[in-house]
Amino acid sequence: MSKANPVILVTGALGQLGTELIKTLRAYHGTERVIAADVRTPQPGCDFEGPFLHLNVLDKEALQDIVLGHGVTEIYHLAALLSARGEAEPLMAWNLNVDSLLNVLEVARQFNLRVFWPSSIAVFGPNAPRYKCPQETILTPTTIYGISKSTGEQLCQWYKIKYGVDVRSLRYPGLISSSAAPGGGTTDYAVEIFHEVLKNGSYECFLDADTNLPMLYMDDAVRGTIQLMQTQKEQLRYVAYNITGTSFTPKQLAGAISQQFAPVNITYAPDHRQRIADSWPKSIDDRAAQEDWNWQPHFDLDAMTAEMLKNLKGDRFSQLETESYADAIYSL
Ligand code: AKB
Repeated sequence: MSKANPVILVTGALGQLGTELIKTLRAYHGTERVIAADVRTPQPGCDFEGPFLHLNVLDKEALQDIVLGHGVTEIYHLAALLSARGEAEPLMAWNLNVDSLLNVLEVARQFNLRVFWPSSIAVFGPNAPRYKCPQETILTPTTIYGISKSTGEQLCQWYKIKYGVDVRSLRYPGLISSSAAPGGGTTDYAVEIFHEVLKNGSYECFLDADTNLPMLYMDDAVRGTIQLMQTQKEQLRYVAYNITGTSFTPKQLAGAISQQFAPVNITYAPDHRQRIADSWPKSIDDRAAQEDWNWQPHFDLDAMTAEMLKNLKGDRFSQLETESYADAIYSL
């Protein structure tokens, strides 16, 4: 299959990013050319239609069989365990985040596949600049998730240099979306708050009021991902690019929701996730992405809040009410 007519495999397809990315990839390339795969089974009411395969990405032979059997030319490898869940289950986080990436990179080397793999702002630790954290800086993550992501970046870099694998990555900040819930992350509060406020008018936040973190609205994240993958390889100076939308605190988000919807009764009960949030930069410098592939976010805090409220007040909200955040842990 030529690169112009790719056959794309998306692992962790039922996660927060996969659910949205698949819709856009199918709109670009055609439904049949984009194979969704996940270790979980789609829930009734899950609204994407098209090829779906059960896959545990830790099973390299199963991955190889799918690649060969379906003529896969690109893998978007999204299966992962996020930061907070990773601290609770560090060995599983390492296993899933690093070993599965190794499987994907090996298969990519063998069969000359292109790869997209999500990194995270979690690669940065307390020694990196807090504000406008640069593309190139010291990476001293203090979570197993961050360590797995910075190791993953180095593995991608190694496969690129040693074997010429075309592998690309974005260091996503917190992703905000209305379709599928995130799970097991430290930035999840920024999605949970919408659901809780629409349901009860109140929210108990697990981070302090003034915890500033970089965030990105899902439409921007999907557009950025596809833009990166469409860029000529010669234009790309880095394997993993900083990317961001806007930074805000729980207090500022509650303020935006109050302004656009109804007064939010927010209380703060910081838990173990506060330490993780405090280890990450408050804002990100994504000029390298702007310069190399024209990255620009479209959604600021107000625009994102308006979209979230519009989407969640509609039909989708009733479906999501039944979903548990804890069930959505296995993919970014
Ligand atoms: C998390 O909170 O763990 C993720 C991330 C920033 O990578 N959303």
